[in-house]
Amino acid sequence: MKKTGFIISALALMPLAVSTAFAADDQSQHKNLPAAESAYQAGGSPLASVEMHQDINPKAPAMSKAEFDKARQIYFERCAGCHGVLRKGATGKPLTPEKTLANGTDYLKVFIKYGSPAGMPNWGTSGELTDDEVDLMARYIQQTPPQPPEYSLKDMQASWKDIIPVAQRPTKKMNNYNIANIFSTTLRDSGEVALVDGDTKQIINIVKTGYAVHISRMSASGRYLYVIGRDAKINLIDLWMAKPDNVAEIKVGLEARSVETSKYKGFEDKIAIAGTYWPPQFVIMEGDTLKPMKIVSTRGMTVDNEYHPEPRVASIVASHFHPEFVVNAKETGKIMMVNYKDLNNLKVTTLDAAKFLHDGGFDSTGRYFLVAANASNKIAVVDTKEDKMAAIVDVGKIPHPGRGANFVHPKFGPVWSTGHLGDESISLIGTDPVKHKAQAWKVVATLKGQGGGSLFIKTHPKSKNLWVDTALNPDPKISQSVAVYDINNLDKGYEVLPIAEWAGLGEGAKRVVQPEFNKAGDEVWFSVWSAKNQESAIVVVDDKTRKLKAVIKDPRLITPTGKFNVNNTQNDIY
Ligand code: DHE
Repeated sequence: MKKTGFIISALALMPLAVSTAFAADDQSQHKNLPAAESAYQAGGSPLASVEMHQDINPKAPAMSKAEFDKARQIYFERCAGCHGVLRKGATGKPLTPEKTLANGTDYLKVFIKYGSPAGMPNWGTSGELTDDEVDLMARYIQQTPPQPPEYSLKDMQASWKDIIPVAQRPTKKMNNYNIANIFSTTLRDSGEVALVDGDTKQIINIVKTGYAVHISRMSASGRYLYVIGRDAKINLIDLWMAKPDNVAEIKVGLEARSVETSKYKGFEDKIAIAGTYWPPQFVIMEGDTLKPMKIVSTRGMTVDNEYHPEPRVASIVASHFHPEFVVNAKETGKIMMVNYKDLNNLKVTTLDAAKFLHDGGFDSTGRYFLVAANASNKIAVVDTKEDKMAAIVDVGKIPHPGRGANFVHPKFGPVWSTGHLGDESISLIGTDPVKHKAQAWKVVATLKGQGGGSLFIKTHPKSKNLWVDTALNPDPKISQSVAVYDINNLDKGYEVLPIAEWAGLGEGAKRVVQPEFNKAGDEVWFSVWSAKNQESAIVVVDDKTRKLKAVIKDPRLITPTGKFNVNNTQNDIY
């Protein structure tokens, strides 16, 4: 049996959320990938439940239709995030039949069952997959990869629901809520968002959204809230209603993560955009109805000039300098500046950044967009005024900033910061090319954090604190607490706050995830995230004293993760 020339990615069958986040070409990055991180459970891809054609390859081991369907489901739940829908390699290595057939079932079974020192999880011996399932997967990855269906404008139109047409909506705010301080809270596993009143800490409404809902974004005026699920369903919520609720809904593809809305002067609330993982494309819609108008494919060449069949759309932000969206294509490493002024003569300026673009945010001026090319260990900096790359900066292992955190460093001036999934470092990048030219687009300082597995970092212009979570660290002590630094005395190191303990919950993973400030910048909110059948909570900390201020508990708060304060999301404050 020939074993050379085929390397299953270290992350081949890792659960989807972490597999994507940790994915890399460089096997050495995963040598010490801790088991707990590998075992972290994600929602899986919605493609797992999509019917696909089974193409019989006489050279591949036989599989019944039922076996094929079961294996396909496991593949899309565990593997597609890394190896791609078409198995042609995404952030992980290709698993195409010419490679897998050469290795054969027995070899593949050993790899899947026992894992490898390079970081491949031991799916069989860990009990995640039975021997029969290991055998099934070894045979499945030798079959011709099935292709999910495409998704056209017609499909989108058919799914579109203008639930409350614009003419029937309120003409002024019909409630007494302090809208700017509402937190749209992702209830990941119940397919809902909780709208939590930031002043009273009461739940205003629980709104039904898509499957494994991912992020919320605010319209430029602060009236409309956009929520996207992994199943590519978008919900438009009108915060002016007596009880804020859905006014429009659409499904823009089969799998997605990002949605954004126009913020350029004169286009406030007019245009929306959503990017999909499958099919690899983005769609431009009417901002206040979600009526789909234009689809653009992202299929094409990578920054290394190789064809990629499925470049997933990762983060999207709205430019403040032009009527443009900044659209990040993960696998190609290309950033598209999409001008929405004239959709019939669409102008797209494409910038070469670095492969594996994922999440990011603006600098404090709103001119530069800093985005993690996560498995490339880089931060790409886009000048949204000039529509040019400003720099590509080397940082730590697998940067994961969320939107990052901006503050003024006592020595180096304005910086933007990111934590990392793959190491304990926090990189501070200078962002002022005018008054601090020598520091601009360089890592000016590296802080030592609690450990790897950091997902989100946050501060606020009114705060003197920098808050860093470590939600995916394998040590529960670390994943259940946060580190907080004094911005004016960073050398002092960090203080650890036991957020999960403060929540006073019973059993559960209790991962402490995503610091988010209130509008005033004097409270910071954390999700304490346990499984669907366990109690979770939101913990509110007084930013100044770093003491517990409130714990929000409610049986309806199922798996809270991301929280999006209306004012801070609307105005890109982080
Ligand atoms: Fe996220 C942002 C993709 C897993 C919570 N996540 C993003 C963005 C992308 C993305 C592309 C940027 C959107 C934008 O700005 O337009 N996330 C993915 C994945 O592909 C991945 C790794 C695997 C998956 O199966 O989805 C993944 N993400 C997770 C989680 O498991 C998290 C921790 C919990 C959850 O709710 O699912 C999670 N992702 C978030 C949050 C943001 C996010 C809270 C927005 C952060 C912000 O401050 O803007």
